Amino acid sequence: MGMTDAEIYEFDLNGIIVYRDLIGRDDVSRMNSLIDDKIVQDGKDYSHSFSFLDIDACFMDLMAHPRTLGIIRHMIGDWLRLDHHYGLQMDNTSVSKGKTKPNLHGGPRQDNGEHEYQWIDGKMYNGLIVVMYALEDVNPGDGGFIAVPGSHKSNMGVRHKPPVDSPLVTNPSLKAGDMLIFTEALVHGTNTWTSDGRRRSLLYKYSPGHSAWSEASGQERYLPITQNDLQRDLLRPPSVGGRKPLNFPATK
Ligand SMILES: O=C(O)CCC(=O)C(=O)O
Repeated sequence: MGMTDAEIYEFDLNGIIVYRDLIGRDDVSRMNSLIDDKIVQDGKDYSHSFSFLDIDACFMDLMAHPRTLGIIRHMIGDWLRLDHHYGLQMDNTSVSKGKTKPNLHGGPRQDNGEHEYQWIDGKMYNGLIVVMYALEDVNPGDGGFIAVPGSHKSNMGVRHKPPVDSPLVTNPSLKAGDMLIFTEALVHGTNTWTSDGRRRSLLYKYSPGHSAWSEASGQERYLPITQNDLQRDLLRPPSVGGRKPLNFPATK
């Protein structure tokens, strides 16, 4: 299953869409435990951003989640690739708060034109697409991810951004296991985390096969831990000539 017309309509309208319950409860718990263990093992400060793809094979599997790939195939085409990834962790301690300046960034044609959102002949074209999985709930007003729905089509997106506290800015509520997808052509960013609970999100960022936002060969370091051709193909650097489409897995 890819995207229904209703989902395409919603994504086209808003530049952002939420899919509920993409990761089951047991898997969410396991992923949280794996990350918690890694934090203890590394003895490092994981507040704000952290890398997680090589913590366990389940994170590589999530990169190639059949349902997700079926959806983002509509957005960025059959040659899509993982451009980069990171996790975000926030709590309401002053250290964590100090690391996040409330901000809005992105928008149509930002980052040297890479943040593309366009339709031609009934087909959608996107630059960098962000797939964000929530590993903890985000309740109304908690902060964390914010966005200006519809701003990916704004004709003033380069010249003007609303303030973070504008009524045009939304802070989507999520349950652990939900997936939020947005185009980087959408004006989006982060607000101060206010909840007593923590925020933990996994961000996988995919590009069309011809383009890169981050360093083109940046994903090669993960090749040794891949388990199948699909995962290896997703980690390919960008190219056009001779590039084969992904062999998309079937979905129920
Ligand atoms: O999730 C967030 O807090 C912000 C994510 C973001 O800014 C990005 O993906 O570019």
